[in-house]
Amino acid sequence: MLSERMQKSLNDQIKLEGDSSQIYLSMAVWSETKGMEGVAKFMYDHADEERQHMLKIIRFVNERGGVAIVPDVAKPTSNFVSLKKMFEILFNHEVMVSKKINDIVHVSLEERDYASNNFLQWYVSEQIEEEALARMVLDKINMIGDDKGGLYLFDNDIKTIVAQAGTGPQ
Ligand code: OFO
Repeated sequence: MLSERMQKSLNDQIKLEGDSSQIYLSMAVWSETKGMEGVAKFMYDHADEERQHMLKIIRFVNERGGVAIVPDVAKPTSNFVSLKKMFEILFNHEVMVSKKINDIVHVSLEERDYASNNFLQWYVSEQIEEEALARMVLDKINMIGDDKGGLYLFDNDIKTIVAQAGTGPQ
């Protein structure tokens, strides 16, 4: 059985995963309308992943005798200025999400809720992957700079980057 505090923390995380999905969906639209199909695919896939992260917590809360709250759909920003800025936003967002996950892990320990703690370990590992992936993509974008040819190849390669990283809910 979930404590009130644990339930609230998990519901907050449900909202954050839902917001993440919306942000990446908006990034997908921005990329697609700028002709970057590879980046758009990366973002569409990422948006789907975040929705899966949200659903996983929803199911867990309900299974543990709590009630999951389906969050409002927030309208994210739609102007990302540049590819580099967009991936910086993505990276910073993932760092913030990792921090939130750590906070909930901390709550689970204080509540002596070892089932939730065990469940949350998947998110701890996932965040390591997501941060590493975002950092790697940002490094590549910094290397490319203003080189149009490099950007073309990057847009093509990012599909394989995602496949190799093997991210996604198990
Ligand atoms: Fe849900 O992993 Fe990114 O935010």
